[in-house]
Amino acid sequence: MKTRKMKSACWLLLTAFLSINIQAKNLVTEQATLTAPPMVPPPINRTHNAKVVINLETREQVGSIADGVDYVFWSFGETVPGSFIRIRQGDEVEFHLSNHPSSKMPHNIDLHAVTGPGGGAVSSFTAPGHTSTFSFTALNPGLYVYHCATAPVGMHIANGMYGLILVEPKEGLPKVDREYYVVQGDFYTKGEYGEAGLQPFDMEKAIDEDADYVVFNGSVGSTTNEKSLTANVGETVRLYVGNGGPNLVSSFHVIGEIFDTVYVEGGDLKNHNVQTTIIPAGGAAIVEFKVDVPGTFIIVDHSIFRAFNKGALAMLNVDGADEPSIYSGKQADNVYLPEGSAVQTLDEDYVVATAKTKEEQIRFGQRVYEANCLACHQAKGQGIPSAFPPLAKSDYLNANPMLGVNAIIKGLSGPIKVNGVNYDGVMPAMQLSDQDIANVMTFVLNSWDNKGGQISAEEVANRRH
Ligand code: HEC
Ligand SMILES: [Cu+2]
Repeated sequence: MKTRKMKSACWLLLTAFLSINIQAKNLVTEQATLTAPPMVPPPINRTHNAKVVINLETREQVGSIADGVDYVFWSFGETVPGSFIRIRQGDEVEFHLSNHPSSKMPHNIDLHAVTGPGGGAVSSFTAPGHTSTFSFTALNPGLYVYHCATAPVGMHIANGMYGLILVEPKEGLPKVDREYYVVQGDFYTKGEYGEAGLQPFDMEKAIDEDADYVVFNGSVGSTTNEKSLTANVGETVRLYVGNGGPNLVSSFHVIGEIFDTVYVEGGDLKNHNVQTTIIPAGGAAIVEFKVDVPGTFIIVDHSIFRAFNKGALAMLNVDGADEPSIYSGKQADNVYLPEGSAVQTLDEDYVVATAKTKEEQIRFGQRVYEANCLACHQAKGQGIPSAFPPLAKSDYLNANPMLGVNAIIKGLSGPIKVNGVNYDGVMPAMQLSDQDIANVMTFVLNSWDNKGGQISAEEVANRRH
């Protein structure tokens, strides 16, 4: 106490810069709560400014970017994205950046929430086994990206060195039921998507912006299945969404939801009733929506090949009672024969409800396959490594074709093994008629070196119960 008094007596002789420090002496000091994705620290309930101490560590560690694929991530706080930081407008932040002794590279931090040269980058340049300290006052509210800015900057960001810092406005944000933290990033590896083993960073692909992986929260499947975000019907969900890049712009979309509110680019401007919001590399957005019906809501970058072929897919599971007045589910599937369509012989057999022969079943089944299965299991039934199992020569399917019928009727999830490879994905239940299921399964069984056979609509009907 005494030494502190003496210190400030000295400082008084100095310039205006130090008057900030003296002022800070009157502030309550608190330690920031940091969270790993997808969690967010609790809202700030203070109505006064504080001095907030943040301790963040940089590390270089091996992690999984996809099933069977490892990558040396460089991280803030051992996660990609780095720890979520939450402060309040007007707070004075005392930032301690430590670089773990096992690091091979120096690192630093550029927080877009900082008003000052390099956003803190120069002051925070830290060699392995060192800690740097700098302070800043959060002048502007908003949701901001932070990232490493050590040369080569692109490489540090490409390896996962980014995260979000929320500066709450003085009056706080409206209360919501759930808050989550989701950040997109693109990754560049020597091997192609899904190629197993430890994959080194590929500088050339990064320069060409030819991403192998585009993912949420650092890996394919980081936020799917049992790791999905969750909410209950009637709740309001707020997502703090960032885009670390390094290269790609995100067309952020939640399938089956409409954003009631978007804080455009993470700032004050609120837009309403938005389907897809654009999140630039090095930018962020806050999206809010009330969930009205139960189900799995798929979160994607709507540059859609990234979602289904490069990993940019997360899930929000909403629990609760059906709300048929808002969403009914399929109510009928009737034959559609518009006037004059009978002359179109080419399409005629498509609307015939019942195939009479096995050959017809196969032909109709192929159309069902193309419309309903191909997106995941692929054109030749080959599947997609570590995402969708093959139907071609599938030992799982050939051992018992009725398991395929079950999968279509009821959906399939949890670990399974197909041709010696483990899968742990989610196949959604499909709303198809008994005849369509019989046809598509007959098609699959008679394609791509499968064992042949025939499934009837009656067999499918018996499985429904
Ligand atoms: C949204 C993606 C998706 C769609 C669409 C889809 N599946 Fe699947 N399917 C999967 C996933 C994922 C699994 C593995 C589930 C698991 O790991 O438990 C699977 C598993 C299977 C299996 C058992 C495993 C195997 O390889 O033999 C069969 C058979 C199957 N699907 C058939 C179909 C058929 C037929 C259709 C179309 C009517 C279809 N699927 C549509 C994703 C999908
Ligand atoms: Cu770095």
